[in-house]
Amino acid sequence: MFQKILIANRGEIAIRIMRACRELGISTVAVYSEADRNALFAKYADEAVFVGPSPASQSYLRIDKILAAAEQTGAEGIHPGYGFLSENPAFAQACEEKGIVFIGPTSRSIERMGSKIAAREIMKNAGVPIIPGSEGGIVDPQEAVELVESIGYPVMLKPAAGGGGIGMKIVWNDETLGPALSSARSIAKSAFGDETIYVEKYLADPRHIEFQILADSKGRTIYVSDRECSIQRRHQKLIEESPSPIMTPELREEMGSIAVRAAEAIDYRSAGTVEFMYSRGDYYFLEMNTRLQVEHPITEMVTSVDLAKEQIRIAAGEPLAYSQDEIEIRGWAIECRINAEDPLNDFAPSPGRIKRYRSPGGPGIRVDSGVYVGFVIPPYYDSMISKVVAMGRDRKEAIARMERALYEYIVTGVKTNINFHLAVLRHERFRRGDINTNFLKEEAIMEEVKKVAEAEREKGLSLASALGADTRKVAAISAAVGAYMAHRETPPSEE
Ligand code: MV4
Repeated sequence: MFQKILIANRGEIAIRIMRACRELGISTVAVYSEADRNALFAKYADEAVFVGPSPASQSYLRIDKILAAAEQTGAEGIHPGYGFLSENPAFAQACEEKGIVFIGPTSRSIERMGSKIAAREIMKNAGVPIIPGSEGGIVDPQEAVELVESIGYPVMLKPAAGGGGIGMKIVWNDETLGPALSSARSIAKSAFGDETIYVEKYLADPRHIEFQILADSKGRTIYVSDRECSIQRRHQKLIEESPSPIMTPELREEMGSIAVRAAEAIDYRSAGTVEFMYSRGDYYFLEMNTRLQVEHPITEMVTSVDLAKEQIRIAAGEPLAYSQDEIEIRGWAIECRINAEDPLNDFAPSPGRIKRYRSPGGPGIRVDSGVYVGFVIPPYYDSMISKVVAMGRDRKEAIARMERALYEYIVTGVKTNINFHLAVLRHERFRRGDINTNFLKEEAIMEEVKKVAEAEREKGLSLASALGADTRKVAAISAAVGAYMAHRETPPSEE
């Protein structure tokens, strides 16, 4: 097992990984940028190394500086978290060459999932269902028209080097196919430096369902739990749950086994996620994420598997601690990503100093966060404040606990998307589990968010506003909760 590892990330995920290390008896090295000088994760670590100016391109994305920090501190492994360098094959390879363990898959596995066309080919050959479409890139409009004769409209044009929805185009007929293809090619060229476009049948009202997998270096792979991630806005997930409302034990075994086959097809090792699109009873491989994901806690809650710890143990060469038969799903977990953003102003980021803060607790609640009273949420990175996870014996109880947790949450100084979450949780279609990736567009949720915000203004429904009736009392509560941060450089100002 490692004695010391470096965490090449920031915020809540850096703390999540360091918590696993603390339980495993591994000492930790944080790297931090200018904007994160006072961040909680840099204080939580046993050692912290400054790596540069606030923009990620000059700090968290600098392979040379991260490796230098690892060498300087004698870290034997690097955990990349999610985002930043986590799916960069050049970084994984640089670690391999320096004899530092990259806590993730091999650079080769990351690379093989990088091109979507190559990934489709690999999965097709492995017997994993893929969305009907072209075998390779499509250049000629005539070639595209002929392909669509076999699969039918509507179709989707996708950049081979893409992911995350950038540069995708829906096409409904022959007349618009040619112009859409040439426009998609030029967008892909400027966004990814690669103009290759492929074509797929466009799926109606798909659900995004993914499977967590774990694979050790002895060639054993298991699936852990399925997650429903259909509540997204502009390809950013906002609410996830495990299991998926449509899952049955039979379907789970079927899709889970296919997820394992997908991982085995690229000799995968580490924690990973196989994404599927599910539409009208059929499901298809979409892509594989070769990292620990933001939403991994909901799988941890329903299976009791500590994914961060398992990932570190696997990287240290240890065998999986679980067989497939030992994985059991119990209860239901939902995660809401709490962001510093203004849902009433097109979700504009709302960075700034947190003046008051009290996170929810009580039965079935887990909060993963990297903030504290007085911390300034920097404008340079994503705006996530925390992840609230609610666990219940069934979906109904998990939803009720989440609503109660959001009622308890106190965050002032920045705007948050808490009212957005309440609007979704109270929506009758969400409560039925009748969701897909178009849910937020179809349901005019923003009207509901306005109503939640108005009710809050008029009636003061949250704990924050109830306590706000007596400013001194709320200040005392905030201070008591924040007392462990008494050494902070900048005390929060009073309202
Ligand atoms: C699709 C699709 C419908 N049909 N492909 C969006 C992100 C990218 N990784 C794949 N995406 C989609 N691909 C076909 N053939 C609809 C989406 C899509 C989507 C997928 C997963 C989760 C949320 C989504 C939101 C909008 C569109």
